[in-house]
Amino acid sequence: MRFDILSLFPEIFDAFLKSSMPGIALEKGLVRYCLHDIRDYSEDKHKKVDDRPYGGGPGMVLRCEPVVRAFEAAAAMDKRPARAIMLTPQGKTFRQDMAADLAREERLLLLCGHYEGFDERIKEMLPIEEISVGDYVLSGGESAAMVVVDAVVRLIPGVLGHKDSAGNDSFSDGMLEYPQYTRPAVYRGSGVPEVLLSGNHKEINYWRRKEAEKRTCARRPDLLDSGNTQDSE
Ligand code: 9D3
Repeated sequence: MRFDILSLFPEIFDAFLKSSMPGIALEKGLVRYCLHDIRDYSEDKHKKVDDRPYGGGPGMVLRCEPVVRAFEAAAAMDKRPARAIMLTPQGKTFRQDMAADLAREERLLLLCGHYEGFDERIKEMLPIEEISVGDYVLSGGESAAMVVVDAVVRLIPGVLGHKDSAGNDSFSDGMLEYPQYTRPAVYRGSGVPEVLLSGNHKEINYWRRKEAEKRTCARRPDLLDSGNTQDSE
C-alpha cells in the first residue's frame, strides 16, 4: 500500500514511520510512505499557506491554493487512484471498522492541517473524506494521521506475524482484553489468579472470556450494545 501524507510538518513523521509496526511494514516492502510538504506548493511570494478568516475572528485558515496544488501533485505521482482522507475535528470518528476498510485500499492519501482549519472550498473541490480521531482538541492533524497509519498498517496482510494476528484484538470482537500476567507468580505480595497457573486450558479460556465480559460491561458498556459492532465482518 502506498501512503501519501501531506503536512506542513512532514518531519514529524520520520521516527514514527521507521519504527514499530509502520517500520516493520516498510522493511517487509508491504508499504511505501511518501511525504509532501504543503508549503512547497504555495505560489505566494512568501510561501504563505494560511490567511485571516473572512468575517473576522481568531486564528488563521489554510488557503485553498497550496493545499489543492499539493493534493493534485501528490495524487498524480502514482497511477493508482488514492482514497483521500483529511484529518479534521469535524470528521467521522475513526474506529476499528474504518481501519479495516482502509486496509483494503491500494493507496491512501492523508491531508493534515496544523493549528487551524481548512478553507471550506477545499473540502468541496477535492474528492476527500473527513476523519477525526476523537472528541478532544489536537494542535494538528499529524498525530491523528499517525493514529490512522498505525491502525491501518497492522491490518495489512503479512505485517503482523500470525502469532499475534489482528483478529485477536480488543475491538475486532467488540470486547476489551482480559487481564494478563507474567512472571513472577508473586510480586510485592500480589499474586496471579490461580486458574492461570492450573494448566487447564478449557478453564483458562472460560475465565478469560468472563473477565473480558466483566471488564467490557464495567468500562465500555457502549461496546456491548447490539448493532454497535466495531468491526466490519
Ligand atoms: C477554531 C476552532 N478550532 C476547532 C476546535 C480550530 C482548530 C483547532 C485545532 C482546527 C484544527 C485543529 C487541529 N486539529 C486537527 O487538525 C485534528 C483533530 C483534532 O483536533 N481532534 C480530533 N481529531 C482530529 S483530526 C485533525
